[in-house]
Amino acid sequence: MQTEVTKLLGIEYPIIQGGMAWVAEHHLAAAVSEAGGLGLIGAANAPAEWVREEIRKAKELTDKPFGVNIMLMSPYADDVAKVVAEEGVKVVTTGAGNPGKYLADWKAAGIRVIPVVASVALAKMMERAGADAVVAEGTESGGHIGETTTMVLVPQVVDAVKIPVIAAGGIADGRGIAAAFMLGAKGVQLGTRFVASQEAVVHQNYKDYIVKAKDIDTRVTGRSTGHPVRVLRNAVTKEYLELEKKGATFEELEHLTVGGLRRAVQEGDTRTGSLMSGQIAGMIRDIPTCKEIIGRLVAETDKLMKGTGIYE
Ligand code: TUI
Repeated sequence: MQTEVTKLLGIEYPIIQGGMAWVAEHHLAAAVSEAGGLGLIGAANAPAEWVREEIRKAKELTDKPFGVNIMLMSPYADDVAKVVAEEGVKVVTTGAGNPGKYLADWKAAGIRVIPVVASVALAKMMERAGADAVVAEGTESGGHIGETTTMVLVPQVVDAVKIPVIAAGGIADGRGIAAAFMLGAKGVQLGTRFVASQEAVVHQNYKDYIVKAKDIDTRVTGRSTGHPVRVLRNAVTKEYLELEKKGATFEELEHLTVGGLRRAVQEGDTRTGSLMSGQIAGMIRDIPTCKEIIGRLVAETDKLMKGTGIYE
């Protein structure tokens, strides 16, 4: 399954794990990298020293390449940007903003830089700024999202840039990966599929909630505040969306979501927690190891791609 992405990153399969806040810590990142994909540590809103420790712990668990995802709205983004260079991280992905001001320093440190984008405009800007690839992330994804679907976004980004495009949003099996290849992607990024894995240090209630979810069970909160976030529906999304419909202010809404992701991941609070998840949760029915997940994805994809000549 060699593509431009496997060559760029020095990995076996062009499958990247999403840099999910609270979920993407060193155990998960190392497990995905050990299985031949690219694991990521999600820096999210964590202080830079936490990220440094996570990088060091991941290195104890794997000799294979792994990366760090930097959430650009984090108050610690500037500090984390320095730590990844100091610690010799091989790959950096970014989300929820424009990483332009960091790119030159990261490139000088020999880091492969892969911004996550939700539009053609940002993809083009990132290519001009020297990015090695982009992740084109559709609105099917969990967490903070853009407006455009994966089906529509990926081929337009592929047409707009020469660097490799990695598709994300709505992918959890070989059919999704083969479809992404058909749209011109050279790799895929999966988030929700890896939350429901053995190695994810996530409360069992959250994993079970993903397994139980059906096709129509995600909701997007925060459209009115300009920070749309896709989560699995529960008591708090119901209240949030009702308040939003009534024209509630940011302040009136904020208290419902503050700390919600931590409550979901660490306490397993499925009633008031923020269970970030992609729409593809409806298709996820079990909680395998990362090795099993990647093994299945590769076998399913290979079967569909045989004879297409898209990869060997
Ligand atoms: O970043 C993500 N997904 C995330 S970040 C996150 S942490 C969070 N929690 C609560 C509220 C807000 C964030 C949870 N999930 N995905 C990558 C992504 N980036 N999706 C969309 C974008 C994006 C959107 C607008 C990137 C750039 C952008 O505008 C760039 C500009 O021009 O400033």
